[in-house]
Amino acid sequence: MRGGFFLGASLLVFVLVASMTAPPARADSNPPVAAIVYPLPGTWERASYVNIAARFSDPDGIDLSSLSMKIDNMSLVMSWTNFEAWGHAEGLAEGAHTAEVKVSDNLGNGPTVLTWSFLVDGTLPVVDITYPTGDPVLEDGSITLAWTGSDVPSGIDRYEVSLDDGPPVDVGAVTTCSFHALPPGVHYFEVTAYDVAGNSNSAPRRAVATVPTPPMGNTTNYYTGVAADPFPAWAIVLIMVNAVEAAAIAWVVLRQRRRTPGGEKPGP
Ligand SMILES: [Ca+2]
Ligand SMILES: [Ca+2]
Repeated sequence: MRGGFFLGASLLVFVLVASMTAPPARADSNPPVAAIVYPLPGTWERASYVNIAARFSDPDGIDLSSLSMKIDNMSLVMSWTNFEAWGHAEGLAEGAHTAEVKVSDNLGNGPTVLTWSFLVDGTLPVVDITYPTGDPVLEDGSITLAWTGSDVPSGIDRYEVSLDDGPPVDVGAVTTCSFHALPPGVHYFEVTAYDVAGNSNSAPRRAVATVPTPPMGNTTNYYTGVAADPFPAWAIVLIMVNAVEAAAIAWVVLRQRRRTPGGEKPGP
């Protein structure tokens, strides 16, 4: 019995000592798994600032001392949050750039290296309104706004058009926009261009045109109010804005008529 006891105790001590001196078990021998977060390969960025980011994971843990991020072989200041590494750069020249991110796990597996290219556009797009110019009179309340635009190196992505105090409306890459049934008064049209990188012209281009006030006694049907084509969604928004303006103008006309001799004077 005593011999069996000592044998068992010796075996237990051996197991404990062995477990204390053995190297840590590896979860695997694989390097970290990596994925590009930002910017995606081949996409355009604005030159003013560029963030690059990659996501890493590994069951052995990430060795942050091995982490490096570079743009065009220049090291970036990095941060590490929620398994994502972020680096920030400013003032990159226009054109193509190469990003590189690499890291190993805590057991020395790796490094895993991600290398990809992105592009930078630091030039603002240019837009000019070609019609209207000056302040033309729109007898029937209709006008086709027209403009030209250009951009390098990424190119024009879209234009936004606004009427008077209405919200800007994305009209796509077209260079004309028709308005119908504009109410009497002065109207302002603005066009803003956006390039593929997200830059816009520094100040919206503005044009002006005037719809004359209808003769007295013909206040309800002076302008056509008819569009040649079915309204796109953005045009409906503009027309709703115009409807509000028309109601305000109708109120002003009514107020003026009430000032005529024999009419009731408006209140203060
Ligand atoms: Ca690993
Ligand atoms: Ca540009």
